[in-house]
Amino acid sequence: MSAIAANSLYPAHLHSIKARADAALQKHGFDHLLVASGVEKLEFLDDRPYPFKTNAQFKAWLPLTHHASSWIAYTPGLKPVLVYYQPDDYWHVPPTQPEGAWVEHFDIRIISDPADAAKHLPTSGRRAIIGEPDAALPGFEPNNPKGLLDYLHYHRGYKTPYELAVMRLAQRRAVPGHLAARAAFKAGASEAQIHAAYLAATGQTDLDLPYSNIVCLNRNGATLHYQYKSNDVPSQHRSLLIDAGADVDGYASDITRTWGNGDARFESLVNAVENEQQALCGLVRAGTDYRDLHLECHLRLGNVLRTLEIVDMDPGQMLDAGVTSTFFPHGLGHPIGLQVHDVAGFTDEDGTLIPRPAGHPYLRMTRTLAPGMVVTIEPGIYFIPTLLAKLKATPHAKAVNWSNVEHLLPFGGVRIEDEVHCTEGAPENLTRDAFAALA
Ligand SMILES: [Mn+2]
Repeated sequence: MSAIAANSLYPAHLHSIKARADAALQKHGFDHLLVASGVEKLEFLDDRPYPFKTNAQFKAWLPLTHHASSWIAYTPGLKPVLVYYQPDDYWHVPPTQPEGAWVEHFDIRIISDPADAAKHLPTSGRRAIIGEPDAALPGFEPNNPKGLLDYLHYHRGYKTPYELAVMRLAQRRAVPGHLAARAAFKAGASEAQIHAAYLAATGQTDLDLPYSNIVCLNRNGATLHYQYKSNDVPSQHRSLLIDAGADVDGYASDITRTWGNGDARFESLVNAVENEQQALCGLVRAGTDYRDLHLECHLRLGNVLRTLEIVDMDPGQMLDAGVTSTFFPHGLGHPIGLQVHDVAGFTDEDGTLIPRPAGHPYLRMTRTLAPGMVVTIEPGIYFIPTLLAKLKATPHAKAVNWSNVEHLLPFGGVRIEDEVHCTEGAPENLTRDAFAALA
């Protein structure tokens, strides 16, 4: 799927976004939907801006990701208005003239002063104003009506064909980075060097990434959101766990790979986790409750722990006793799209919580899978000293083969993560398809 093909799908996407807005406005009693892109924020007592991140509800309408102080105003039946902020600025490069497949679908009003947006936005009627508090203009204070937002968030779980096309491109963009990272690991690089290789291969800077890359050598893989990139080159390169994505037109990819150094026990673990991960990807089917997949994942990982002689216990007992959670202390995955962790993974259309299974507080997706959803499938097995110490203090400690655990501790852990599109039939693995296309 090329970028041009994605463009051809844009009009139907906008039609869907408008239809969702129509339904949300009608259901919750509003006449107009106003969406603020957001504002650039400055450091305290300084004039340096923080990285700008666009309101996801703004970029749902059109692929503008670097445009602070802009607005969309939509009234059902009318062409949506885009208030497009283009300052006369010689300190920074201002936004270019509007261009792209979306331009003809908007009534575009260019402003050079953020306050001038007020001249182009509806002042009467019942207005739902979506935005962060800082985006407020006099008379246009975001009210973020909960019911309306819940509705829009929920329906973002179902991707349009345009969104799927762009998300495939986001996969394609990330995969060369993963291949380059692996090569840098094999060549003995530091975490910082591996990260740099990833950025170069994907044509991104840190600011372009949909989330900060997680680049872990050795034991650092046991910290789930390890936030550093060390410049130190370790004496041994045992393992690389890299969780890194890419952005295309505001849509994220989120891919994790783990590589070993030939150690037989660690390689067996990586292969076993990957086998279960692939089986779980195959279970992304319409009508399946994602919570059941998460619990199925625990049983499968319990079986891996038993087969590899790490824990000698029945997998069902391991799940019930929380032993699998020692080694797999996060959720199976989450919805993804305009946000890496897309909203509304555990609420219904009215914002009501769809509860997580007891004892699984970190699961980010509890909805039943349906065609159009894209979710990550990211099982892992980690050797986390604090959690292992807690397990050691329980009666289940005797089921653990601590010498195997000691052997694997310096490798940190394993996580394998793909994005999977739930369809009417067989699932589409966006990530594996991207790797295959570049092989
Ligand atoms: Mn993820």
